Amino acid sequence: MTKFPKDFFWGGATAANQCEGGWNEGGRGITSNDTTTGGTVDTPRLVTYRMPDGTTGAVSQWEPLPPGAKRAVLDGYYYPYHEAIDFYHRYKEDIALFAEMGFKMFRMSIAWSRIFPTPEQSEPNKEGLDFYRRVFEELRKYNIEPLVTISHYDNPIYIDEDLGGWQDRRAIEQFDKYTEAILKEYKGLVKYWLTFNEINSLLMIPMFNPNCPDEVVRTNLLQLHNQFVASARCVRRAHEIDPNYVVGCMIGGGPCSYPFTCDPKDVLKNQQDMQNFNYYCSDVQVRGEYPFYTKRLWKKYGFEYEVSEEDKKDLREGTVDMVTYSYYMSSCATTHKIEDSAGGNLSMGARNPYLKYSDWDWSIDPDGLRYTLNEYYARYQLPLMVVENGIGGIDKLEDDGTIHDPYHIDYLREHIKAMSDAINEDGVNLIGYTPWGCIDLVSASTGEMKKRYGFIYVDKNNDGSGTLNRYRKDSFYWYKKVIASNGEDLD
Ligand code: BGP
Repeated sequence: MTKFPKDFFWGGATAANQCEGGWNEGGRGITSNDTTTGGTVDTPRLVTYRMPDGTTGAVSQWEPLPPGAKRAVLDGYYYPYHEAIDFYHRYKEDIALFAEMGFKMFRMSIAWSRIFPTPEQSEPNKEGLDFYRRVFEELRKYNIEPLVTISHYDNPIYIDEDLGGWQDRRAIEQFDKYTEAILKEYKGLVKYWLTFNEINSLLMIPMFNPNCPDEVVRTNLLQLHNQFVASARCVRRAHEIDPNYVVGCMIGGGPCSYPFTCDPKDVLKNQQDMQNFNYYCSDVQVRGEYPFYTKRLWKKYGFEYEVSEEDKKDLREGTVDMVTYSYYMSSCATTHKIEDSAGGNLSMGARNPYLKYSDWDWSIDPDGLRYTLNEYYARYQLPLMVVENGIGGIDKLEDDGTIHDPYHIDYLREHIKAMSDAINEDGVNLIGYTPWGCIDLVSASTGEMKKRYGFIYVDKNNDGSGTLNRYRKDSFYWYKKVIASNGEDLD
């Protein structure tokens, strides 16, 4: 028997870049994502660029641009985020569908480039502010609580191009300006905020790619430091503007990791992986200072940095009110030679023989969710939210407009049971659950539409064709029942 607290936030999650579209409307500025093409599980997404001499080209999104190249939107390429699923024009229809399912919470992000399209301006773009105001008001109409991610993999291009990325401290000032504007503008309309989506993703690169040069990791550690400071300043500012604001960190919880064998070397490696890739960020954001193992991590990559007294103060004064994370799958860490590896959300490791894997080769591990909930709660004793969870798969729109997606239901059912056990058996304070891609949207890793997470089917294909019409999947009716019974009816 599953059971959830009375005011549990059932809902769903999206991000602006993956669903909004309207990329050149409403005074929005260009983002780095606008120059990223579609891909597949086997072919990487590309970033297109122009050289100073006018020649153009494209590189894999995992590679650096050639020196002197500037990201550019070029003819002859398909950019899936430009239109995405057109939430920008269809938000009313989509929110009505969320309300029909009984959502209590909707996680979405604000596109920074709609609010400050260029770095020079001191005043926010009114059209951008008004757009999100309309969205929040629409949610409120149905008593749906917005949960707003301030930065979800969506830098304005000037952060990446003009400043060269988050390693430049001027990014913090730009972020200050942006967060000040939205925290003031939406006072009374929004209560729950998240600063950086999956902030630890910057540390995942060495996990994906063991040959990644240390220099790249060093840059990422610096970027992260600046994001920690920016996040802390945002949390402090939020509390000053409205003491009712609740601000969380958001950690990519994918690296819920197990030792592959009981070889103590595997156990140690696993512990270090969890610290390096996962807790490093939440420890700073929750406790307001760098954890003790920072020394080991920095040494490993030859990173040296003197944290200023001012930054230390900011970190201390901007600790988060809650811990939120994404959870899709688990992975295995080992020091042994891997015969069979498996990828996943921001991770890579040995294939776990006890688990099944999705079509995109992500493990399916509801017990891992209970494990991470216990880990986080034991460590921080702060309210938790699982703000992304789900399985991406292939759905077929039948002639009669139905979509049969039992695999979504099976996956979510088992994860909901795991959450119920964590709450009732273990005593974890979990307050919300917003499964990822509650409406089909563009996949972040592959740029595909084909990888579908939603309760709502969007008629759009990988090549951009399709009517964009929305259809209710079987999982839509199932989740509606789950919410209506407050998580007790999972049949
Ligand atoms: C997380 C991101 C999301 C989302 C999700 C699923 O890492 O926060 O933006 O996309 O993963 O990943 P994908 O879209 O690659 O299937």
